[in-house]
Amino acid sequence: MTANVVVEAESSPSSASLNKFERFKAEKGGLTVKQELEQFAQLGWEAIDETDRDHRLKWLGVFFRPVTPGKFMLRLRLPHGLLTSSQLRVLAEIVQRYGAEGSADITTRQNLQLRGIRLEDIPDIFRRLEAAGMTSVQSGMDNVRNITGSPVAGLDAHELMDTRSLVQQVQDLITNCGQGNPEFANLPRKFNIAIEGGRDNSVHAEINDIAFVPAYQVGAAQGEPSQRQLGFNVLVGGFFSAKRCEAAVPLNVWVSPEEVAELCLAILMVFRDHGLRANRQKARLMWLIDQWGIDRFRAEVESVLGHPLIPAALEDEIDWDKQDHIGIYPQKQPGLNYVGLHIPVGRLQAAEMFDLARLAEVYGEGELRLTVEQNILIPHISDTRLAVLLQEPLLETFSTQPPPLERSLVSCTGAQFCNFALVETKNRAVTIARELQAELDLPRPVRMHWTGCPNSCGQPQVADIGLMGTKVRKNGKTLEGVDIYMGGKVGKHAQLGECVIKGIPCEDLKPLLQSLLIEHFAATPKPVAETETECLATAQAAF
Ligand code: SRM
Ligand code: SF4
Repeated sequence: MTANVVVEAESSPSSASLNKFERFKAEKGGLTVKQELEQFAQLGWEAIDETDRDHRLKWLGVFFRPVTPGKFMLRLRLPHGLLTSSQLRVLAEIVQRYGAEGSADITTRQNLQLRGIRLEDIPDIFRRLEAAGMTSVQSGMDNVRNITGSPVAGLDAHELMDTRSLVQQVQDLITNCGQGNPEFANLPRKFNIAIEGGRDNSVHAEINDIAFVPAYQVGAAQGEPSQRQLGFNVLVGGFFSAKRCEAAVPLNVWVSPEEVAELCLAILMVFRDHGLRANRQKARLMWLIDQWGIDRFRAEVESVLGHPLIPAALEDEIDWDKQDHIGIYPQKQPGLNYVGLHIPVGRLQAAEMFDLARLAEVYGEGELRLTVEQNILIPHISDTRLAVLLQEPLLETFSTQPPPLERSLVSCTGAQFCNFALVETKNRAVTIARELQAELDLPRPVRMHWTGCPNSCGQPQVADIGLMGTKVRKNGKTLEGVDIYMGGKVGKHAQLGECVIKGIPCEDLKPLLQSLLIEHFAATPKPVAETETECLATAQAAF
């Protein structure tokens, strides 16, 4: 590959045409604040430069929260959603220090964010993360976000490829093994990569800037399945934003596993050096692909690589419906199981994190995995230990058999911590799901995704029913409301849902959702006596 080391901001167009983010990056690169952390810690959050505080610190995963000033959010990188019990314990210790203000959220990119963090503690926290083999570097702003993969890689007997080392390899190259890599720290905009090795498109390939989906190469090597080589077809340009949402399009490229990292870097270089930087609303990769056309984009990637790319295989191997992994499943290793725990909207308290770490050690092999549905898997539990595990008190909160609406519930952060939010999401999502479950019988889970604003972090477009926060006017008052999305399909025939109803006040939402569940998802009202008992139980089990 052509070596093309670019100093931060060097690749930018003339400063007159730059947006304000490009201008502050050109003045001082995001990663440079790494050297200033001790000084920031001494000065305190109120005294440090505002651009450093509000923006550049995000290059290190440290997010100033205007909603809770002084209490920062720390976004980690957990490639493939993998972590060990000792790593989880380190994270639990970090949030425990902040009492009621400390907690953690599993994110829609199979990752963790810690809450309540004080700036003065950051140097120490970073030392502890590094000692435990974790990093938060380049997890925000114009960087490549957490790289996702199947949560059952290496466990699933039907998987095509175990992608764990590939994902780690790509993260290490992009972040310089977690130390920070200026070469890829000044992209025109955020960038998402997913590498799928299973059959069910567990990563939502279609909503990533680059997605690798398993495919057998045909052509010269065509013949018996055993003679064909397994690699990946490549999709590019998928993204959600307030302005526009697009599913990824085929690059018409097949790569072997050994070529994945090289291709990622080549695409990133093309995006970095040619991506649009004038208007931040039009800076994601797809806007460049639109401007050039996919053929020129592909040719530019080839020219960076210095060799031609192989055309895509005719079809990929995604042939399953999407699995949610909640419950108990046998692993490909005889006698072992993975147990999928439902974590209501991904929220974890310190005590629960300690307890999860303990469960993973006592019953498994000290490993945990996160999913893009904001849940947790504990693998390697022997057949003989399953029954005892199921008696653990924590499994009353983090169930293996959650009711059908809670089971598939996903929610972004919302107004509790996010200043972009137009509505509160997580608590409302859980409350409404529980109330609806008390009133309806549902023959199967319905995937409801809440997102607090059009940025779509909660991915309402992939849901059966997606709820996007908005403001509405009712009786002369401005109220919290939602736009409703439907038709999102995941798995083998993934397709983005569309907005079907706009501007419903949250206070009027429940009866509407009830009708949608009855009309479109075969829900039936429960008999009245049963409903009253369940309503009481729901009220008592407030989130
Ligand atoms: Fe997101 C910005 C939270 C996944 C699209 N996102 C934000 C910020 C950083 C805004 C801010 O500074 O407050 C939110 C932090 C709130 C907080 O305190 O937690 C935020 N995004 C999240 C998370 C935590 C939602 C969740 O509860 O799970 C997810 C973190 C993932 C991670 O671990 O890195 C998260 N965000 C997503 C996704 C879903 C995905 O990647 O599959 C999307 C849509 C997909 C995409 O990016 O194409 C997404 N977030 C955005 C956008 C719109 C991007 C754009 O091109 O316009 C923004 C706003 C921006 O970047 O300017 C945004
Ligand atoms: Fe915040 Fe909006 Fe993203 Fe929710 S969708 S986390 S409200 S930016």
